[in-house]
Amino acid sequence: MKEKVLAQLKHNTDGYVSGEALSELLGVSRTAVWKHIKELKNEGYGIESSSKKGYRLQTVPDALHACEIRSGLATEVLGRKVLCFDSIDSTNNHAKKVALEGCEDGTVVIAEVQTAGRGRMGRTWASAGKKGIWMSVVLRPTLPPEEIQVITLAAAVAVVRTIRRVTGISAGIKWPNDIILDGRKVCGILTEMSADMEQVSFIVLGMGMNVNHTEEDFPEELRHLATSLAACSGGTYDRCELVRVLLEELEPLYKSVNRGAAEEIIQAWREYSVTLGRQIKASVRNMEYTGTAADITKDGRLVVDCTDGQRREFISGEVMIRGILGYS
Ligand code: BT5
Repeated sequence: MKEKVLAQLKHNTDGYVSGEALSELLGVSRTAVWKHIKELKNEGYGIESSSKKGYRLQTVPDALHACEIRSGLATEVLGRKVLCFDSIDSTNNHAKKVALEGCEDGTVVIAEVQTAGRGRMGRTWASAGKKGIWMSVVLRPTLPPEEIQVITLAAAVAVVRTIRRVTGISAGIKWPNDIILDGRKVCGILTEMSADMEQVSFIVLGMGMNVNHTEEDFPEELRHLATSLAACSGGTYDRCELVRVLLEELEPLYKSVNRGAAEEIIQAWREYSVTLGRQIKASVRNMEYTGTAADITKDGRLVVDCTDGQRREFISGEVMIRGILGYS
């Protein structure tokens, strides 16, 4: 109901809506309307109240609230349920917990701060407060476990499209899962799953996007590796809008995954890749291979035309990519 009150206020940002009109429109008492307005004010919304004219929305807080994210969200599955936290260890951990408790497909867990944000292979993810988007989506795709990497590819495509739609900036995908801007990492993706031999039970798709960080907001050791949308463009961005757009961009790709149309996702991934066509070096069990990154497979392997004339496939963790970034 609070979301509906907010939606009505948003429709009328240049004028007032009376308590009576809201109560009639939404079919609740004026006291109930007043209570929702009070809650919204407590969440940081600037709402002017006039005993004669009613309520008028003046400012929206820079905070990740479920009702703000959900207001105007044009998805069917993703984000029907949004769980927001001020602080949490890792949104992926909490998403796993609610998934095990049986939460619905598309449930989103999001936090202002992560105290133990995780990257892949035990690495840490710096999750500064109120600057970024640290979120996890619980997905229940109809996929065999060996095909889940396509979800990571889909997420990377959705992130690039979101950044383009909201900021106009063109980001690139560095294999396997980094989104980069000006040669630095702006977003990372961590996909985890629970499955038996045949079928995925659920996937937790974790995404960390640096949005309004200045350079000083990153730990010193990351300053030459990381960037944010604000640092690249000079503007600041509405994180709730970015979350909405990200869910809207991800949903059709998720539907493609469930339809078995992985090729559409791979095609888009190729288009945004900054890895394909580059020189790479791969180390596998004490052997070193060099070559040119030629393609990606739907299980996320990098196809490389090696200098010895052989075409080989590599999994992430085996490969260092030269000539794209100062790190790998
Ligand atoms: C990733 O790992 O890039 C996956 C990051 C996923 C983070 C999200 S946030 C929401 C959800 N909850 C979690 O706990 N995690 C997910 P990887 O490819 O292993 O990259 C990790 C490396 O990126 C680190 O070792 C640093 O070098 C660098 N890094 C750490 N924090 C960063 C940041 N905020 N921005 C850019 N680079 C960062």
